[in-house]
Amino acid sequence: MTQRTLVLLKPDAVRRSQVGEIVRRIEAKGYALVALELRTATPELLAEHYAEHEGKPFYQPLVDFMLSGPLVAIVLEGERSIEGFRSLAGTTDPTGAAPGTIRGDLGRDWGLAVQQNLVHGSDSEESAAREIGIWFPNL
Ligand code: DAT
Ligand code: MG
Repeated sequence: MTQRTLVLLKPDAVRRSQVGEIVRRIEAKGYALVALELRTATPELLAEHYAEHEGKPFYQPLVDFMLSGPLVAIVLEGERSIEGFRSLAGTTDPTGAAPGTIRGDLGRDWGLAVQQNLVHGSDSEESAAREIGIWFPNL
């Protein structure tokens, strides 16, 4: 089942010069890059993107972090790429993320910077379609 998924390399990934390393892992896994762009998010874009988290205590810090610098927006394509990319990414909290994963190998302890976990990946076919529409309306 070929799927497309929306991946964001968050501002911490760009700031820490981990874009090449993360894209290398995506390509090594065999996923195709359908779109890839250095972008600066806007509050409007993020309100849509993170609509499911609105009202949670970490929502505003998350949005502020996502606005703190450029990020890389990517659409990947590949066999079961939604689950596959999330497996490459590792669990949300980098400290607990398994070694071998992006967050496990490259992520730092959350400490006070709780939302800095390098990457976002869509979590279902519905979210992938919705999020690709938000970031790449022309695809
Ligand atoms: P994921 O990015 O693994 O899909 P999510 O969708 O639950 O995780 O949350 C979106 C982002 O919000 C996540 O990457 C980091 C931040 N976040 C999630 N849970 C958090 C928490 N309990 N405290 C602080 N930030 C959190
Ligand atoms: Mg999520």
